[in-house]
Amino acid sequence: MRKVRDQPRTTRQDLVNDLKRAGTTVSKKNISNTLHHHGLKSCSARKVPLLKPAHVQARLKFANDHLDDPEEEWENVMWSDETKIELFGLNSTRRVWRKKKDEYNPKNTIPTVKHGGGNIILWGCFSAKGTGRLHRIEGRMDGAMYREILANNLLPSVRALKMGRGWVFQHDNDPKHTARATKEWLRKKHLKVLEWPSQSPDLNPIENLWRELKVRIAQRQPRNLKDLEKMASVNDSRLQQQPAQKDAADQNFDYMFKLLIIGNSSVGKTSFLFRYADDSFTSAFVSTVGIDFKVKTVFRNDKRIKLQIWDTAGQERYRTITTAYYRGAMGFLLMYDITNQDSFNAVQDWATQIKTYSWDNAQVILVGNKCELEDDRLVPTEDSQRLAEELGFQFFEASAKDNINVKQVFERLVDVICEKMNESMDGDANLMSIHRGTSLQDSPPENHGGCGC
Ligand SMILES: Nc1nc2c(ncn2[C@@H]2O[C@H](COP(=O)(O)OP(=O)(O)OP(=O)(O)O)[C@@H](O)[C@H]2O)c(=O)[nH]1
Ligand SMILES: [Mg+2]
Repeated sequence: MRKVRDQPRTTRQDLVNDLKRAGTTVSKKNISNTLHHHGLKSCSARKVPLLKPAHVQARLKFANDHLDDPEEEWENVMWSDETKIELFGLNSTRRVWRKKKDEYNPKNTIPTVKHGGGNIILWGCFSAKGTGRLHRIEGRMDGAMYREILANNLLPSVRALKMGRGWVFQHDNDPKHTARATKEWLRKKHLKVLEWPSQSPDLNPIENLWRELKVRIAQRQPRNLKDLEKMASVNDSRLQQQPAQKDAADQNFDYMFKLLIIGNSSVGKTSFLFRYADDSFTSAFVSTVGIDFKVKTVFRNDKRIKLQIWDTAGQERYRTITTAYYRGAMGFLLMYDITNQDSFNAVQDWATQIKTYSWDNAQVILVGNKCELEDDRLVPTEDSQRLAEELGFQFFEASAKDNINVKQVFERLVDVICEKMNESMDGDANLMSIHRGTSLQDSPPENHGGCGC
């Protein structure tokens, strides 16, 4: 224990060898268990910027100056930065779920090429209102090129995001950013610039967005730089479709319903939600990682109902995460793809998941998505109707692509939940207060255990 405390970088093998020399034979597993027992876990060393005392002072001053800034002030900031995305480099997702025998399946390998196979450099910006433009920097960027990027991308982004008059520009202290000519340019344009401590990428929230973009790209395994650039812009547009959810903060509603969309990967859950919440559709497939939600407020039966709609990842590997979100859900859209028999065969299993992890009275609608692809149909409508009846679910065929039955599915789900609530209202006077005024958070709401709606 002493050795590990003094030298945290000691490996388990070092400890095995030390103890062997001292005449004790222990396995690495034993060492791990003992260290765990004392609260020590093997973790990757956190990367931190290398700071000189002057940097530390500047960061402390920045933190003190902004300690009491209200949230609205941060919403006025347009954050920006440049980033490098490697084709097969360090940015890639390096862990894969595979069987032992599949180690050399190209899906599970990382091609090793000298210098990471090339990279692209991007400039981007975003604010609390959404993402701005993404620009690929070709060649070496100098001050003049930087000013051109700002003129062509920053200002249009500010206009598109309707930043208002009080917006503030953030960029770091890269010499191109702080060059006299650039400062002059910013002054002439009357841009207010957030003063920024050097060596502080960890303070810039755009880093989180870059990471999200890089993870999504790595999951799609670009084969060359052209692919990489295309994926960056596709992902960027998907990110743009997720602007800060102003609806989420709206507390003016009568009821709030938590809904979940579940079903196999690629059946179109995310597309369905985007069609409903933003009336948008993209044919690119960006498989959902974990879980995400959108908020939409609807008027039904003279009531303002806020829908918190959770879009789950269909991939098996996320199952433990996603089922944790079933608790407290009042309605489910169980989706399959009418051109994919497997996704239909899985409906029964999904129904069992609902039964296992959610309230008994959660309402479910079975949705056969991609119904515009009649020529590719593999699941006959009658089969789905029969299964829905057996399971006691309502059934719709729909298309996120052609916007068929999307709104209707959500409205039907809301209506059946309302009907169920009305039925059980006499029996459970608490029901209304449970769902009235529940606040929305980024994390899943607490389990409303005991509610018998
Ligand atoms: N033709 C057609 N394609 C669709 C429709 N809905 C979705 N897609 C496409 O199907 C693919 C998968 O869509 P997603 O919405 O990402 O699938 P998902 O169910 O969210 O998948 P996971 O996130 O992996 O669980 C994408 O390429 C979509 O463009 C539809 O109604 N018709
Ligand atoms: Mg998805």
